[in-house]
Amino acid sequence: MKVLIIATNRERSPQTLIPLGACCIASAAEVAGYDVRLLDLCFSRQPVADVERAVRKMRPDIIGLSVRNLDNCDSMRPRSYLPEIKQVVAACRKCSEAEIVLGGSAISQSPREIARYLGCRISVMGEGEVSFVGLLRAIERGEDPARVQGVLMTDDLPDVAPHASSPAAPGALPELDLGRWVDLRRYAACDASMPIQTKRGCEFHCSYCTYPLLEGHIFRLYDPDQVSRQATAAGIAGMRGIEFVDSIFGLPQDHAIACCDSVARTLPRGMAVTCLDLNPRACTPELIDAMNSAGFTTVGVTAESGSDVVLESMNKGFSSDDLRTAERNLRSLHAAKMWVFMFGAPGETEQTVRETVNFMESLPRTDLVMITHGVRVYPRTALRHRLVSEGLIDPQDDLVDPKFYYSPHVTPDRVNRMIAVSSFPANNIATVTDCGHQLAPMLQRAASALGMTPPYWRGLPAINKARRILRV
Ligand code: B12
Ligand code: SF4
Repeated sequence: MKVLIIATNRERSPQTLIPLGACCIASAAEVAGYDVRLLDLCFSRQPVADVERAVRKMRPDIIGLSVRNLDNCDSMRPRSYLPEIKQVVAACRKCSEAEIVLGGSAISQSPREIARYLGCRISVMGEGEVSFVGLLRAIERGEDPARVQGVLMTDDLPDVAPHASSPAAPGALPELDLGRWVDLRRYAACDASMPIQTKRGCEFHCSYCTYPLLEGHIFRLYDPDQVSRQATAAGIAGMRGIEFVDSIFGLPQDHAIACCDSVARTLPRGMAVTCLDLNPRACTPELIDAMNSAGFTTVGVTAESGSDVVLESMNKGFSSDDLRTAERNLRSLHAAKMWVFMFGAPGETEQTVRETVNFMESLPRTDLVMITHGVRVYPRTALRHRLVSEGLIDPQDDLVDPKFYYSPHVTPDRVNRMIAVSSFPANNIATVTDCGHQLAPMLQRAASALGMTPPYWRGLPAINKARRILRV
């Protein structure tokens, strides 16, 4: 059976991404014995024409559409990617009668609703390696696809709850060779980093978060040697950096340290190492030592708020004291640090904003801050349940059109003004909207030409300064 996987993501902001999920699915299907191709639309100038050409050439029996992003999660300038995915579906249909199977993190958020919008019959929820191969086998044998764990049929009755996919033990997954599926030189040329997972799953229960819905609540760990083999492969492929893309980085601590140690032994010198989901609770001196040995160059710390009221309402599992301890310990990490804060969560008031701003003011002047306004509400999260019970969200709302919660006790303008008059340097602050700025790609090319190592947010103070002078 011939299988065409289409990696549909074309977003290049805040950085160009290798389509890891699509590659995982292509590998799993190939190892299971299918004839698999992957069409990567990331650099395509004419995606519709490229899809038609690939479909006509391969004449696949099954087309797997990998849909990573639903929207840009930016409450200030929301943008949905679904219309462009619909064009891809139409292009497939125009030249083929192959069954289209939807999968990817966007699909997993609201499979039934998105599948209906795209006019497709079959979706796979969550991790797809086991479910997709099971589905291919079922289709081959003429069995009912609906019986495969993780598969959702669009015409199932609304009261049929989507059931989770069968998560694979990472050790049982095929070892990834991303270069088999995508043109790594092309990604290296635009300074994309090599995405590496050290584990899947997250044990925490933050009220707004969908990550455990995608990967489950149990940490499933990759062998640290396998992690370092992928890091070595990144060097061989000419990539300038690796990026840990775990839902949460740093926990369980022993395993995170073992992965850092393993990378430290094998990573070619001069390569950038980064992660953007470092959990404050993980920031112990032992982990920081290991991260220094591994050569971390940049980290994002998911602080979210400096107020205990808000941290509790989000069920973050750490307190403002933990945050202060993390901040003190992180001073010995030789990497640029970006603190991520989300304003407007339930319980946010001027007082709680003040506490977060106070924390920002205590940061070293070299640290950077990323601000998001509003909490994106997703189906099947505790936040959505709470808002439905408070009458703030219609229970029928499928949330495919992005909805953001903002505490009624404060406004984004007020928060911005409080930050603006704080002593934290304005040039060290970015917003999600800034990342999608039209000048961002140009600035990235300039930084690359100047020989800077990615990710380029390290240069944020200089970029902000230039933007203020040029008024752009
Ligand atoms: C790490 C990460 C990032 C890093 C990426 C770094 C890198 N070098 O790759 C950074 C910080 C840069 C980033 C940026 C963004 N991200 Co992000 N990111 C993640 C995160 C935490 C992990 C992604 C990952 O690589 N997972 C590992 C791979 C293996 O999993 P996967 O892609 O989901 O694939 C599996 C399944 O989905 C499925 N599958 C995938 N394809 C297919 C196809 C078929 C046919 C089938 C059957 C199954 C299937 O099987 C795969 C293997 O199990 C996820 C959350 C999460 N825990 O998943 C968010 C997530 C993917 N990001 C998200 C978003 C929105 C964004 C941004 C748009 C945010 C922004 N405005 O900046 C940008 C987009 C950037 C871009 N150019 O596209 C959303 C996407 C859903 C949505 N709400 O739209 C997620 C889910 C987080 C969330 N808010 O819920 N991200
Ligand atoms: S926000 Fe982070 S720590 Fe909380 S559940 Fe999601 S991935 Fe886990």
